[in-house]
Amino acid sequence: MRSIVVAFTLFAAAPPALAQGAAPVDMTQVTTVTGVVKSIDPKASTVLIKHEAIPSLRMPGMTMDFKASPALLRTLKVGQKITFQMRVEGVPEIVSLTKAKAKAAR
Ligand SMILES: [Cu+2]
Repeated sequence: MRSIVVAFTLFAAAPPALAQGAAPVDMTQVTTVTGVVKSIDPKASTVLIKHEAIPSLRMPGMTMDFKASPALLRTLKVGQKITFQMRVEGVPEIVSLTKAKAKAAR
């Protein structure tokens, strides 16, 4: 949970100067993310993922929780490397999986 708060704090703190020469972050978009499933919490409907950097959001690689539907959570396994579509607006949420490998190096 803390990593999410930190992530959004960094977002909010990004100075306007950062936007010069670069397109502003579109908070309504869906973006593609790749990462490894670290743990799954069905009760909270979240999955902890160590994700790679997300250039479109200027987010560095980190481990953080993503919301996901129960049906989607059931398809995930700890250790899996996945590529997914993340809804950017509001709480980070996995809206669809585009690729899932059975096992990934930790
Ligand atoms: Cu992140």
